[in-house]
Amino acid sequence: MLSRIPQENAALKCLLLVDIQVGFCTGGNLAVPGGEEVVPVANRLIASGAYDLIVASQDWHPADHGSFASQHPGAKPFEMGTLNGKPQMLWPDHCVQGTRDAEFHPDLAVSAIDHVQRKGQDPNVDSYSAFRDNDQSALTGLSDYLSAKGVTALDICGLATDYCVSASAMDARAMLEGVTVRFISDASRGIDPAGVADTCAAMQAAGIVIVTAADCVAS
Ligand code: VGL
Ligand code: ZN
Repeated sequence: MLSRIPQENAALKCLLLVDIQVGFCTGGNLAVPGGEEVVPVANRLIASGAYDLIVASQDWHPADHGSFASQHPGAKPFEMGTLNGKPQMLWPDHCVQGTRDAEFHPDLAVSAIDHVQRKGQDPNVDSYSAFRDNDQSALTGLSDYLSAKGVTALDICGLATDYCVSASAMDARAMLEGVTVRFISDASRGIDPAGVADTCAAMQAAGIVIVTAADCVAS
């Protein structure tokens, strides 16, 4: 009879694939060095059977998004500007809704993805995190989704480490009580090496465990 009692304490492991999109890979509008190298690693993680749930975030901007340098007269991409009175890195136009740049990488095993969380639709605020916008006000709904599924462990990887991956991991740690959060370093790539070092230190300080894909497949 005991076996019929629902296993309320059972582990539920989720893999969050952050922004593994054409736009962040070689040839994309905001290419991350070696971005496409995460695809086979992500596919191995997916195929390993180590996860009960696979979620992917998708940067999904309107064509006039305020994080685009093109929307700021005289500004160039990768300059600091302002958006809604706050400092904002100005990006090349990227991941515009409905364009190829916004699609998942064509080699990513998308049929295994249980849930896609789009973000960055509000033209007036950027959203690095898959959980909430950069003002930390509007939620995407992902935290409620993962809580409703009963996720107890969340492994995060993808593009780019120093922006959307670390922001998502930090928010997961802050917003998902009691959930173990790990960052899979070799399934991720960053834009700026100094930024990667800083955000990895911040993740560790916040209690996020840094692991490799081999660790994840083995455990
Ligand atoms: C990202 C910059 C702008 C990312 C998205 O996915 O890391 N970075 N939009
Ligand atoms: Zn973006």
